[in-house]
Amino acid sequence: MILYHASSSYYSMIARLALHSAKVPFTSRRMDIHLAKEQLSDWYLKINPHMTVPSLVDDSQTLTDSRDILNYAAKLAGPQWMDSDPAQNQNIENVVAGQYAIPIEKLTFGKALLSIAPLRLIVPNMLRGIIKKLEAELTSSPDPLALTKKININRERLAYFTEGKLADKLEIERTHVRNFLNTIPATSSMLFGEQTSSADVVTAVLLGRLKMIGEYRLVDQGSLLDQWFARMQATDAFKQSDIWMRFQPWRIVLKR
Ligand SMILES: N[C@@H](CCC(=O)N[C@@H](CS)C(=O)NCC(=O)O)C(=O)O
Repeated sequence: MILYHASSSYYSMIARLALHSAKVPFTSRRMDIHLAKEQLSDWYLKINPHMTVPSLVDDSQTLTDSRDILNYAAKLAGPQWMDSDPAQNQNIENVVAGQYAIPIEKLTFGKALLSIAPLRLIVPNMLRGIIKKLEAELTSSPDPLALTKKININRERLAYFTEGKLADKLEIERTHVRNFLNTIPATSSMLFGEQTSSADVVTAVLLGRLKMIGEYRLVDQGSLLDQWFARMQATDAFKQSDIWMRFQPWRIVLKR
């Protein structure tokens, strides 16, 4: 089983933590999504038409979304995960759905652009460059429809970061995250009992991201959720999964 993923990528972190938590062995194929932009290459387009990481490939299937990889890990974990408990399954699914409804990219880049002024020029220019490159490749692409979708996604990104007041938009996302965090019970060892679950995986990655972008104050210090996150960080699976809790730009440059 090969996991195509990027170190810094939020959804890759979900895939890594899911597979490690379920003790599923995999071969790692790290992708350079920032400088070489391997996700936009023709060879990767054949694996994942969304041109995103992560993707999980084995002999029988190709999974092109972190949520599918998470579900697959839960299936392979079977009774080892709380997802297999019919009394908890729907509650877990609600937390997973709630996490996926958070526009994490807007939160991350919105915060970065507000905090680091040069990024307000660099990021939009980078997005314009990507749009131009994809538009130029449109006629020769093996999958023009997939490429058109990708162009539109990048146009939406550009609009989000350049139109309107970013500070107001970020505040909306903070409220969104706060409301989500309020739905999470943390009364047992893991979120929904004594064993891990899909909800633990996605929430741990989200809290790691809040730490990285300096928004961990959205979690009340000393709260049950804060205590649960400390326990999560001590697990082998978390340590193996390279969950970024601080930004490490040199790893992007060095492709690590
Ligand atoms: N719904 C997808 C989203 C994946 C996604 O947006 N991945 C980002 C990295 S976290 C990516 O590949 N971005 C590169 C790009 O869009 O060109 C999933 O859950 O796997």
